[in-house]
Amino acid sequence: MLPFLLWACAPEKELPRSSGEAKIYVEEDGIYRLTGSALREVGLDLKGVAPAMIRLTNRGQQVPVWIAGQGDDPTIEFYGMANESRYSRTNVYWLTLGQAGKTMEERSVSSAEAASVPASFEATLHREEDSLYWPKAPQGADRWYWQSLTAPTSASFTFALPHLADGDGTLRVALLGATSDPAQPDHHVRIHLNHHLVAAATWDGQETYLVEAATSHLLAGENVLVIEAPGDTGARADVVLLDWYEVGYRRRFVAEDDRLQFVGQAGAYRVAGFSRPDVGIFDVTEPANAVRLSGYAVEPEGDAYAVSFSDEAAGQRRYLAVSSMAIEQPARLARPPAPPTLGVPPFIPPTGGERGGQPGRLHRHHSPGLP
Ligand SMILES: [Ca+2]
Ligand SMILES: [Ca+2]
Repeated sequence: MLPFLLWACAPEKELPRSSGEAKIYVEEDGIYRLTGSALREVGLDLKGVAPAMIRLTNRGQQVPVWIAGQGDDPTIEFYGMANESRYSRTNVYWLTLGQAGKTMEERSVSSAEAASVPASFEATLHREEDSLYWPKAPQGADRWYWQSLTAPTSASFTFALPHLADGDGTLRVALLGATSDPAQPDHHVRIHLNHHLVAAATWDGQETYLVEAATSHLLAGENVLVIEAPGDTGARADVVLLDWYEVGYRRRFVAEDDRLQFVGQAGAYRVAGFSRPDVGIFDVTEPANAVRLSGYAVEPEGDAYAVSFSDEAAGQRRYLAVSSMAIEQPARLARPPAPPTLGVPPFIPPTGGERGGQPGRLHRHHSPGLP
């Protein structure tokens, strides 16, 4: 019973400390802000910690942090990324107070002349759901598919293209033939977008097929994609699986929900549509090494705000602009379990006699001490 007695004697709640660790659970890509009060909840006190002594790591690599907020209530900001695994989006970051960390770099830009900024950029909408597992998928192909189409049939999908600049774009539909028959070819699909036939494809056997077609029928509101399998190939069975579809389109530089991410050559840009003027702009070309931009202009535009900047860095960049409305909060913060106390002999379960019940009860006695 020694471990239980030790736990019972521990103070109910420790005061937050200016050294120690917390686990930060991230499930979306974006700029994260950790407030002093959220950290106090997990036993850490940011007050009095030198900014250089705040370390954030992810999978063993240091992640740069930006210390913001005033004197008594500092906050930590960083660019966090979701896990890319199919099974969990949760990515765990470790925050350590009292160990040398990496400060986010800041790069100075200037405000941009309105005449020099582009009107739109190349954006991609990718839609994919992993609903059915197909172990017979050929080597290198995805084994998870969205929907099965057994001809004759059709399936309909709707999507929106926020801030579409014009109706021109590219539609891509990734399919897999699931059946094989002596008929040649086995599969026939027709792709319709907003009631226009944009592509038709035939292929044979249990092979993947990527339909790619230019279209001028994209709509600013709701778009309807119909995948039709007419069942006219003569095959005894024509089953096709949908993997994903993608729409490449021109998008105006307008934030959606106070956030816009875009890729383009380093240069001059203007992004409108923020509900608040406190917009931060980040270069997230290297996601593990986000850089904060400074020196750009923020101006009111109607009842919203626009930012403009001219960046003299080189090459293709990925920019992320967010107002405080679009700053992410971690899915969860947790304090890692305390390491075993030094000097206490390890607990040795009693041998013989009552096996089973005793260790379980001891385990439950430990758990109240953990979050
Ligand atoms: Ca898939
Ligand atoms: Ca065939």
